[in-house]
Amino acid sequence: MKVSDAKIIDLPKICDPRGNLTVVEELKDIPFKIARCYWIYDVPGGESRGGHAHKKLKQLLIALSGSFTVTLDDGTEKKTILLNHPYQGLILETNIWRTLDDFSSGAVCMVLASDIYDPDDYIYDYNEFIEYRKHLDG
Ligand code: T46
Repeated sequence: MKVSDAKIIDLPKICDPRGNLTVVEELKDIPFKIARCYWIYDVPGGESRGGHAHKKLKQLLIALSGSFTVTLDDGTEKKTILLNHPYQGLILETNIWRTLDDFSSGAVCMVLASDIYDPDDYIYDYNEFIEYRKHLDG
């Protein structure tokens, strides 16, 4: 996957005078089965999350509340995407270095993941990531 392929997807938004509702169904709204959900919140101003890549894991990131940026890096190109709507999501494909920054006050980042937590799926060293990408990209 290349950074240029990354894009925000619009999720179903059911508008209602009682309040709106957004839904995600596996293999329909997103291209993978959901094995895990976690969320990041109470991020102090100026803090970053991420700073790694995944070999096999795919994820959908949603700003349930507030906003934050996601910087994607495929070893060749970088792109920063703002997430700030609870009816939109960003699909994070495999082998992309990602960093989450600029969390607004009260921001909540919900993540739907294609697999259970596996520390062995992470690449934490940027140089190792670059070598891994070179190997993958041939
Ligand atoms: C990602 C970004 C967006 C668990 O025990 N289970 C889990 O499912 C997760 C995600 C984390 N943890 C533990 C592992 C660490 O001791 O929670 C602690 C913090 O995790 P981490 O430093 O990986 O958090 P982030 O915000 O840097 O990264 C997370 C995800 O790990 C990662 O897959 O893409 O959010």
